[in-house]
Amino acid sequence: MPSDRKIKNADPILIDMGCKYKGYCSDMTRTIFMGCILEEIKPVYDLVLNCQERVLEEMRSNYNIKSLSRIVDDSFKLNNYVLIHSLGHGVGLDIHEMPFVNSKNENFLKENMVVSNEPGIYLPGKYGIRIEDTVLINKTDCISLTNSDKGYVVI
Ligand SMILES: [Mn+2]
Repeated sequence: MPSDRKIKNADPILIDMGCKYKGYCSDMTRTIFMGCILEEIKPVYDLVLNCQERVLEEMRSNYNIKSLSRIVDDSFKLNNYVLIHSLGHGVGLDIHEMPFVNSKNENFLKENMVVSNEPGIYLPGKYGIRIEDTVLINKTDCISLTNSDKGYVVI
């Protein structure tokens, strides 16, 4: 949650932003670091990024939405984390619209849908790591419309 807390050295900073073009929304999140990255945070960041990229590899038309979410669910559970926030949502005239990408959605992705891919790990009272791209679904693959770097960014 946004707050007035002053940013300190080694803080992860989660930036969730987007813009509108001719009425259509975009959505992206990057988590960057102030000064340095604590060693304990690196595996968490790496896990989120790895899941995000695996989902990107799978996203295509006729892919079962709940199976997509399960990829992340299973991977997080193996590492003793939980996917609290849903994996993604449709992006269009509204910033959050159908299809909602979560483990309960029985529907399938369809060509030309635009959805977010945003796995995140949130540790209450500590920090959150989320990486989010806006993705266009094609027949056999997908195109990430967000081209910003996803490696470690330290400012
Ligand atoms: Mn989003």
